Amino acid sequence: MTIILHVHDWDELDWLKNLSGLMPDRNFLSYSQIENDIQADYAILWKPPTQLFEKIDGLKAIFSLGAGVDHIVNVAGFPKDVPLVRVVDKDLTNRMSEYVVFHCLRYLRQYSLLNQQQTNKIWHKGYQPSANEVRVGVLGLGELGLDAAQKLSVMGFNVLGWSRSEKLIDGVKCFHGPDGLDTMLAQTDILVSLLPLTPQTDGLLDYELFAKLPTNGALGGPYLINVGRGQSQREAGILKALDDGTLAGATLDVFEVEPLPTTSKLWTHPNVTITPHNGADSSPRAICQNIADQIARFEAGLLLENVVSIDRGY
Ligand code: NDP
Ligand code: OXD
Repeated sequence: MTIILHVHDWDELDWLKNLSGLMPDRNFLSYSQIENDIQADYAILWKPPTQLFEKIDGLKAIFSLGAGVDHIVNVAGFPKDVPLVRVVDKDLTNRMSEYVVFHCLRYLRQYSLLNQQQTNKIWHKGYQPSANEVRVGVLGLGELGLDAAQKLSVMGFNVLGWSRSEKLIDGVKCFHGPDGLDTMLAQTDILVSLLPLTPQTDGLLDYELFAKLPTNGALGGPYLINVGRGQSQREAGILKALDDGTLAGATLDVFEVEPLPTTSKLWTHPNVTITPHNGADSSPRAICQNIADQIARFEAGLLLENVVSIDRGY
């Protein structure tokens, strides 16, 4: 029973230790050790290299080490008939909502202005809007977007949300489809993206979209928080919008190219906050346990959980 592991950017050995501790009877092989074509039952992957699927035959299931699967479905030769399982984990969801709520609160409470005032020893109380004067529009109302939207609503924000299919969520004004997007944008002060990367979301967050956000809201201008995928944004469009006031600020966790090149103007822009794609780092222990449980279920004849719809692409 062979399981192929490939982990890019994280410590593969750490994942290997966790997985083999939970499934000691399996033969784990790191993709880097494979020279010739090989038969394997499962593959556990984070950002696999382009030739990976050419070398492996017989896969019964593929496990993504993340919630997003664009890093797998876009690899040449990805076998569309093999079930692809993604991460859905309460700890990851909580961490993502912390990120979103924290940065929305930072904008609400005018944190960077107060910081500047402190640096210049200025004691000044400006107008402080209440949370319900601030409209937060969440793009994507899936596992992560839904939780973040609900927690923002508990904090008192005026929350809106956008998805592909129609939804009814307590405390969240819901919009869907291409027409719903413009209606939501026209009433959004903080735009949060928790969209997966698909052909439809590729490059969506660009200047033309930011120009649809109102500039007369309670925060004095609209803000962008992107914690979904970097290829959903166009960084040239973000910089242009920041420079001409179409956007008042941006918090970005994900980028078109990661790590963000040191030459990017985003690094030094005064109205940009950058985090290194750690919006919601997953706990390896929890994810490995979930994979071990899923393999046990699958081999007992039960259905795999959190299987990606290949047609939708997420
Ligand atoms: P889900 O698949 O549960 O949710 C995706 C949401 O996006 C759904 O509400 C879906 O609509 C909506 N959506 C997808 N395509 C469109 C579209 N074309 N138009 C409108 N809405 C659309 O994903 P998760 O919530 O679990 O994760 C979201 C993304 O977050 C991941 O794909 C990943 O890229 C990113 N992520 C980032 C992390 C980080 O650390 N920065 C960590 C983890 C994830 P519908 O409900 O109608 O299907
Ligand atoms: C994920 C991520 O998809 O961390 O889980 O980006």
